[in-house]
Amino acid sequence: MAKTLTFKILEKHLVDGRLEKSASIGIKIDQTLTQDATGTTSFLLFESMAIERVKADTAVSYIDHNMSQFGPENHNDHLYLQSVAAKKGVYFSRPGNGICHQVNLERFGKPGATLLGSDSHTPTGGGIGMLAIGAGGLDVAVAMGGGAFYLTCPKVIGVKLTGQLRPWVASKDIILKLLSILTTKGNVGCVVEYFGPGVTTLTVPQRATVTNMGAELGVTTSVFPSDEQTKKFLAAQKRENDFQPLAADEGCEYDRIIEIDLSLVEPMAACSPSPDNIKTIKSLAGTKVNQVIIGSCTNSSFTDLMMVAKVLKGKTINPSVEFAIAPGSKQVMNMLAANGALGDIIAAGARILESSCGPCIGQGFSPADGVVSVRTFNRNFAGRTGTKNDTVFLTSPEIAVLTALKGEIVEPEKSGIEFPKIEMPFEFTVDDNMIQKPLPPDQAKKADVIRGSTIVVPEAASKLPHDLKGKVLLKCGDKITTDHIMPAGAFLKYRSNVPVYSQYVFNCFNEQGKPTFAQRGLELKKNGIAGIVIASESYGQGSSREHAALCPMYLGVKMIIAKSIERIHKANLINFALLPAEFENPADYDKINADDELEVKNLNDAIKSSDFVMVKDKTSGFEFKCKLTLSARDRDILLAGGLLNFTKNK
Ligand code: MIC
Ligand code: SF4
Repeated sequence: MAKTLTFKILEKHLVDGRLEKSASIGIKIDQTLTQDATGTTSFLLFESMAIERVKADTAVSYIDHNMSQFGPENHNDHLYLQSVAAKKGVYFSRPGNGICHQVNLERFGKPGATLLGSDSHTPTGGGIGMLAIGAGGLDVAVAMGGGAFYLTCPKVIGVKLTGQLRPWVASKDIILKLLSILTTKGNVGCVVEYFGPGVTTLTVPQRATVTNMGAELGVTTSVFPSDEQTKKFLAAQKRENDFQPLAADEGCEYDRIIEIDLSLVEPMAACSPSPDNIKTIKSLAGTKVNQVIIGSCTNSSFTDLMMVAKVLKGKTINPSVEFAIAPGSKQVMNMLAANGALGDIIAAGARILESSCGPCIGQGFSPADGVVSVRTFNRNFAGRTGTKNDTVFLTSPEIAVLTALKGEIVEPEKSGIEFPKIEMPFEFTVDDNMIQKPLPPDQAKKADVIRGSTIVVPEAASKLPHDLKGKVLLKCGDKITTDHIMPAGAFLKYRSNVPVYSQYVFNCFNEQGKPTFAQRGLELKKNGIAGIVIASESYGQGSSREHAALCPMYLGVKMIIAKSIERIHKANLINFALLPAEFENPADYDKINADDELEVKNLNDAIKSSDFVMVKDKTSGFEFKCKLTLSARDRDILLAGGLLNFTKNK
């Protein structure tokens, strides 16, 4: 039978279950990726599994998120991660070497391999033909230890690309177009697979922009075939041996097909507060802009920045705009420096940021009140910049650089600037001097792990009570992202210290002068009452950060009841023994209020064997049914009191 590329890769890695749609399957993971903001928890949990050395073929630990280093916390994390990587058989990409997804694509990505990363943009690797999936740090820790990764056997959405992009239209516009069709909601359990003649016109860095921002669709991952373009990229990275051709079988069946004619795609922007709030540049033309930033794992490749340099050469950034660039990796930065392009960018007035996530995760560059910031990133969730009520347009670097020159959104053909076509180089400058190799096993045994005082081992998860008595700590609406639940930005430095970081759970909903979510949660916990969160559609969108489960757990939250819950977050909840439940009748959401007392009897029996659980609102007397959409393994994990206990028991 003709197969999709997704199923071909899954088949090669299947270790548990059957490849039948919606079934729970376990796959072997070839490579893992962690970054510093999720990595400390991941490695602390890995250490608690008492496994001497990682078993995945390649495991890489990156420092790229927490780089601002106000206070000792970040550097403590870096030293811990460096020393634990050396000891446990993990490659370590030192701070300054670049953003994990960019570096992974350049130096480690392999067509046909599986990659599990503790970052939601791990699917960037799909640009090189990998099956690359984002997950919580605990799932990645298990994969580092050689354990399978469990997922729902996906539906495959085929995206047929025809035609060719016109000048000034970028691969970013392809994913923005797809976001306008599929939105950020309702795509859980799907993989997006690209095929068709248009695919061959896109280079690997262009494909990687598409698969990277595919994360915003809420899909499991996105994948491109591996072809001559892939071979060219790998050869230019001096890794031709990693190449293998891969494509879907002729005549394979997709669950849904979407066709995009690249020659009809227009420049677009995703407008605040969601990556699927798509508008055409035409309709936004003339909007005044005061800040432009080019960077992030979506759009900071060598070709992106060469285009920027060519446009800027000999010109000056508009006086009303502050403009910054963050090249995605040391390789990119180095090549721009060596060929003079960096000089052209600096001369035009750009502020040069280090190769890291930086403003994308709220590390500086918060925009002023009431201004528009144009960024080439992938997320514009409210407040993510560090400014309340921020207005962020996510665009291609092409639109961003023209905007920086004009001080307002401009239609490219009306800019009077000629489009500089940039070819991908035949050779990238390869120097892995900032990737530290793990110690050989005999030396690793004797090596010490450095643990600064701000690195605190997270509290272990505990079993759910048989009869759950709880109170609604918060009732929130649609599309609650992990940034709402567990803010990053200024609080990112507390990632390795759950008791401190937990104080900021749902910080955006805290009101001045009133007890915070954290205070109320801890008070209930002291009295043996569980905290419950009520939410609407797509709860837990966005990041893979398991702190969005771990910190609420620390505050005594035991159950989330929502209309729907996103994949990675749901898995994180289960991993830390918080029950994810969904309203059987979505209208019941309206009948539950903040502060209501809820009760679930015989909870463990329901988890063991039922697809439903009855919840009684003791305050109003209303009883309602919630769905438990759980695999047999999810049930076992919940009953064991979380994934760590489940794994240890095994
Ligand atoms: C993000 O883009 O939101 C992050 C920061 O990279 C997160 C990871 C994290 O919260 O540490 C992600 O995408 O998973
Ligand atoms: Fe870093 Fe932003 Fe990419 Fe997340 S989306 S990995 S914060 S650059």
